[in-house]
Amino acid sequence: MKIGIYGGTFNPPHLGHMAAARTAMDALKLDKLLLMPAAVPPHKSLPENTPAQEHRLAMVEKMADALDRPEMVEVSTLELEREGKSYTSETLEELHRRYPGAELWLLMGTDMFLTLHQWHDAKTILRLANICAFGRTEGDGEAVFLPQREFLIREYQANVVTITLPGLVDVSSTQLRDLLSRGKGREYLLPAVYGYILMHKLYGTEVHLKHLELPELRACSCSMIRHKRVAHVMGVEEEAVKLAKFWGADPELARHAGILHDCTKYLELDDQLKLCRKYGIELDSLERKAVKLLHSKTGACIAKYVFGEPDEVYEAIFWHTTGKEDMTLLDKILYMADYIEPNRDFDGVERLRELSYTDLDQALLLGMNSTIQEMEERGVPIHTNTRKARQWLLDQGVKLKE
Ligand code: DGI
Ligand code: FE
Ligand code: FE
Repeated sequence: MKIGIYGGTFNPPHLGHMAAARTAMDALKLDKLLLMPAAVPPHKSLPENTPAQEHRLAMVEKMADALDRPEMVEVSTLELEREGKSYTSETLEELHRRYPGAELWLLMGTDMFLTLHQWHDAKTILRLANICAFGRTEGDGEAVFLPQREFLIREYQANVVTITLPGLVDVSSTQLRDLLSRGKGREYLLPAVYGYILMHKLYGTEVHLKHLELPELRACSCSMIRHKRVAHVMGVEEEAVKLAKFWGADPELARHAGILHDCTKYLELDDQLKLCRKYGIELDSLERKAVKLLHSKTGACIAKYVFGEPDEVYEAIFWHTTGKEDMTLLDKILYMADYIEPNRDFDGVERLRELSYTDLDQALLLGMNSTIQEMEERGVPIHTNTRKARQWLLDQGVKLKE
């Protein structure tokens, strides 16, 4: 088994780290990649506005999630948990104990590579691991790598691979922290990491969450959900805007509702219940145990109380999972956008798409019928609001034409 170890302070993790991790996984054909945030690195003390360890860990977890290879990429807290200074040689010894017989590959950038022989117990490091160094720019290619590679091979019999990553994002964490403190730097970050930084006001960022521009609002939403849901959320935004323009609702309200509608989707039941208590949301007995019914309510609260969204957006998000009696046009639009956004791909989605742009109420009725039927088949209890919403449409004479 080939294991890559990518350590660093990740302060913060950025697109350069992402590209390096991806390239190394493919070039070395790794079976596993461990992203390992360092506690206090032996060779430098952390700069002043470094966020707490838990924040760096959370950001690295977002990076791992965005690498989108869950069976392969893991975040290792080995060095964060160890007392005192973290030496790479000790980390490698521990990894050999945990993964006997594994082939270890230590991944690092140019700066690290060029000083490798000065690290604590370099001899052990180079005995226990192979080295993969990547250049940050075209500039630090062979001319920079060659002498060091030859030196390490000669002195330590090291096994060294060097890769220059063409067209790589050329930014250092130091530059990035400086950019962030001046309200810039978004283009160097994963949206989920950028959103996390904004929401926790790290690195001197000071945005008002209640008055965000769209890229910042999207980033915050991304930071709260798993990477695999991002495409869905973007799709709902797009579809909701389209439907709003078509049916004469406010496209910007629809957009905001789309961006935030699933922002609490990944909270556990306990955290959902806590938010409901905090914002005074009353729950019935089914809601208290069906976690899937809670994200619409808690998502609405976050939209309103954290991001300052108006009541129309709050309501649309609040009812997007079950629907209700007396839905507004915006409520209907978000409900259907969630159902038919471009990434949805299930039997019957085409019919729903067509109806959504010819007769919105019929689309709604068909959507609710399908939801009810599917839940009956799966033996899931149907919420009264789902039933009431459907009955309300029927009472208004909405009928599905054959
Ligand atoms: O959040 P999404 O997956 O994009 O979509 P959604 O907000 O419509 O949530 C769908 C989930 O909600 C699905 O797993 C079924 C569940 N759900 C929807 N209506 C009901 C329901 N669960 C119960 N128990 N009762 C309902 O009436
Ligand atoms: Fe949802
Ligand atoms: Fe959704």
